[in-house]
Amino acid sequence: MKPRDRLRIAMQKSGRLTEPALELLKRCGLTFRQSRDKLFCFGEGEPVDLLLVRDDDIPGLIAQGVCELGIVGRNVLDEFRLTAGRESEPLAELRPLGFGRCRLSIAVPQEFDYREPSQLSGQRIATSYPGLLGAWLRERGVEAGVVTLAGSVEIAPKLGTADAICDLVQSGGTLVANQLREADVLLESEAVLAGPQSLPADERGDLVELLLKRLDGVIQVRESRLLLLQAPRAALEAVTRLLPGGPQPTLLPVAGQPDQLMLQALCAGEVSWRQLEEIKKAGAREMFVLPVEKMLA
Ligand code: PRT
Ligand code: ZN
Repeated sequence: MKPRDRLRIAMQKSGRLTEPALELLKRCGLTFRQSRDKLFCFGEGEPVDLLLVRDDDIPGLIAQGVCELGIVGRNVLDEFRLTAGRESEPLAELRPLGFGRCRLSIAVPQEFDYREPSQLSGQRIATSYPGLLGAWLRERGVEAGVVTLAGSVEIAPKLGTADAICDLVQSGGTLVANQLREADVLLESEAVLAGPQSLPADERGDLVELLLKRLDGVIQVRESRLLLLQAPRAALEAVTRLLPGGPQPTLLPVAGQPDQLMLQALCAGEVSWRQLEEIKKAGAREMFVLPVEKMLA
């Protein structure tokens, strides 16, 4: 196959990850012209194109070299890594992306008094993740029957085709609606950027590096808050001690008020009302918490 000079990223065509993935790429400065069949989107600014596919196909497309990167749930990526043949190109999780969070969990009927994995011995467990479930059971020396289903796993116990399930859980509402409860967590999942373990040694590799740098900036900014406040010099130490994440603040004089200082600090993460109230009690006033738009260290 002739090497391409444009980078391709695969992402979910339509589903939970579509909107946040597009938004993230946009924040990294990537924009796309949507083609009519909506399978392929041509990148306008940078030589980076999009493939819109079913999420389950993404790891395979990277392994085959059809695309260099993919945005996919860790659950799908890890399942592929466990079940793909040895001849398949090994894949890596390049970055966690902070959206599409869920857990892959064992769930049992309400009346099942679950305390430990050994109680699953001899039980039938329905799942769409036979690789991840099989590995988890093996690690714990539990011999259980794995019933592989493509979907609607949660109704298997009611239908009598399984005694327990192993499925994705977010709010837990689906489990409650099916008289099941979460018993054990196999995997904490979120959307990740996946790629081959060794990147192409041409311009596409350089583009991946560039994209990773922008992505790190975007993720850092998304989680940063700029905190501005005024405080008397005497309260400075107490206020600084309460700053979330312990940043080193910048201090500025306040015109006409020599005993007052303006404090500016970049906090890594959300600043809660409770934290603001504590800082105010320590002597601060005129407090502002601002989102950060762009950041280049
Ligand atoms: O068509 P395609 O194959 O691309 O889509 P899909 O239906 O396979 O995927 P989609 O859009 O449902 O999910 C894509 C990814 O989102 C998953 O691989 C996970 O990484 C992530 N994700 C996050 C979830 C959930 N949360 C989630 N709650 N995926 C599925 N669910 C389902 C779960 O299977 C169960 O049926 O929602 C139900 C549980 O939700 P709660 O809130 O009731 O607990
Ligand atoms: Zn899918």
